[in-house]
Amino acid sequence: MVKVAAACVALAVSFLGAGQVVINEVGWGGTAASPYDEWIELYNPTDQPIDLSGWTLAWEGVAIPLGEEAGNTIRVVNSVIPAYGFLLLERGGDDTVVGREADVLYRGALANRGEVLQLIDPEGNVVSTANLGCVEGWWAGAKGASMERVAPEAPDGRFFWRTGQAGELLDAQGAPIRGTPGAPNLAYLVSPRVELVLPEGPLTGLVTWQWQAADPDTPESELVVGLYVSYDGGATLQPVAEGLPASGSYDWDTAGWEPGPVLLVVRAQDPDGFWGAAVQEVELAG
Ligand SMILES: [Ca+2]
Ligand SMILES: [Ca+2]
Repeated sequence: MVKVAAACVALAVSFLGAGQVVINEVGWGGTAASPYDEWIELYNPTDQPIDLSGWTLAWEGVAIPLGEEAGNTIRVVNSVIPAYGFLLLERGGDDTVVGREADVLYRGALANRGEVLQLIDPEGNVVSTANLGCVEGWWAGAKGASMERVAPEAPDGRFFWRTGQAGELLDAQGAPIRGTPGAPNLAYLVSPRVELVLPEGPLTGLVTWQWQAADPDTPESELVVGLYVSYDGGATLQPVAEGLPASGSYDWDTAGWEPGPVLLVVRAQDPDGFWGAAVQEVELAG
């Protein structure tokens, strides 16, 4: 268990180093056409194109070089991910997603029992993960439906992925794919955005959280906010306060909370069940 906690802390640090390419969506459940028609989406949240030559996407028993046809990579059509753009990997062939050409074709299965995906840069740094810490299965998704990260900057954990819904792109048999391969995640387009302001430095005594949430398609008055602490990189959240308005402040008494590195999470939910979160890693002083 200690080992798992350490991995989660490392994850939180890499997430806060944002401005990196992220694993943004995982079509582990295939499509309605075929459970073998899996796909994976990467997103570049920076304002510069990034050449992924030398980068690898990997999970147990599978290594997909993103810039060369080796290992589990069948074909590289495009290894540069545009600024604020996507890279789409399709398994086996390019007809997994109709109407959007794959950037990389690969072989290798994502088991329904769960995998941990890692995106590794040329220096060997793990810059993004998907499904890390999930003990059984996947954080979200289903047979025929993807797992969408709620925002590129969201950490990897139970509360930061949503199951994809039928969109505009079609599968190999012409049915709408449940997910958004190569396009912005639905979960992101309709979910609240949240900002969190905290005092500087190690936190102790009474700590004031200040937050503000806004939503692309929901009035602020309908948003409900909760404040949480996570000791495991976002895999589980412990409530501080719930049922709060879209913006406000809260004085949190840290006495009784175990010291150490934690994530402080403000989560805002709309009436449709979509939610977004702001996350900060802080040190809780004793
Ligand atoms: Ca997407
Ligand atoms: Ca909304």
